[in-house]
Amino acid sequence: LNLEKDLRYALERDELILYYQPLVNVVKGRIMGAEALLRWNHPKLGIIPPGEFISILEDTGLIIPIGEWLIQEACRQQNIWVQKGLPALSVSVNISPVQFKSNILVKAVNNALAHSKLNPSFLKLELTENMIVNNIGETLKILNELKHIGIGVSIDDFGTGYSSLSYLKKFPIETIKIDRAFIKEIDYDRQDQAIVKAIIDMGRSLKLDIVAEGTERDRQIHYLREVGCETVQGYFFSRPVPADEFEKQLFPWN
Ligand code: G
Ligand code: G
Ligand code: MN
Ligand code: NA
Repeated sequence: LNLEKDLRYALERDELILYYQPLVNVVKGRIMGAEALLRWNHPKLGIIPPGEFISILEDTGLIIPIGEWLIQEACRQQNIWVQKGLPALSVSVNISPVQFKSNILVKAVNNALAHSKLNPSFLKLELTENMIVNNIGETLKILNELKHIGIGVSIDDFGTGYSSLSYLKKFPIETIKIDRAFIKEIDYDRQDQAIVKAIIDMGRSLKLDIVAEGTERDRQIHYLREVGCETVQGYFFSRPVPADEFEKQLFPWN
C-alpha cells in the first residue's frame, strides 16, 4: 500500500470529495454557511480523513493542484445550492500554509470565481495564525488582494497559534473561529469561560465576526449565546457530511 502513489491519481480518478459542516447562527436560527472539509474515497480503504494525507499533499506539492480544485469544487457546490433555490450560504475552504506561500492562491480564487460566477462575498478562506504572521509584508499583499476581490478571510483555530494579536489590526480579517479546545468545557470551566469571553469582547470591539468551533452540547451553546457569540459550528448541529446529505438534513423541505 502506497498512499503517496495513490494520491497522485486521486484527483483525476475523482476520489477526492468535500464534506460540509454548517455554521449556524443560533440567534437568527439560520444556517449562515458551510465549511468544506476534504475526504479521500480510497478504492481499497474507503473514506480517509484529511489528517492522514494532508501532510503528504504538502510534502509532495500535490496540495497546489488539489488546493486549486478544492476552491473550485466548493464554489461549484455553492452554485448548485443557489440554483436549487436554497438560502444563500457562504462556503469556507481551508487553506494549507504551503498553498498560502505558493503565490497561486489569488489566481486560484479568481479562476474559481470566474468559472462558477459565484458572488465573491460567499467565498471564505480559512487561514491559521501561524501562516500569516511570518513574512508580514507578503501576507498583507495577499490579504489585501483577497479583500479587493471581495472574499472573506477567517482565522481558523483562533487562540492556539504562536502569535501576538497585533495582526488583527494590521490585516483585513473578517472572522475569527475560536478553537474547539476553548469550547470543549466552556459550559463549566471558569478559565475557558474567561478566555472565550475575552476573545468575544475583543472580536466584537474590532467588528469581527465570531464563530465558536466544536460545539457538541446544548449547554455550550447556551453559554456562548449569553456572552454574545451567535454563530457556532459543531457536532451538536451536524458532523461534516456529503453535499447531498447536507441538503437533506438542513433543508429537508426541498
Ligand atoms: O475534517 P477533519 O476534522 O478530519 O479535518 C482534520 C484537519 O484537516 C482539520 O485541521 C482541517 O482544517 C484539515 N482540513 C480538512 N479539509 C481540508 C482542506 O480542504 N484543506 C486543508 N488544507 N486542510 C483541510
Ligand atoms: O482545523 P479545523 O477547525 O478546520 O478542523 C475542522 C474539523 O473539526 C472538522 O473536520 C471536524 O471533523 C472537526 N469537528 C467539527 N465539529 C466538531 C465537534 O463538535 N467536535 C469535535 N471533536 N470535532 C469537530
Ligand atoms: Mn477549518
Ligand atoms: Na476550524
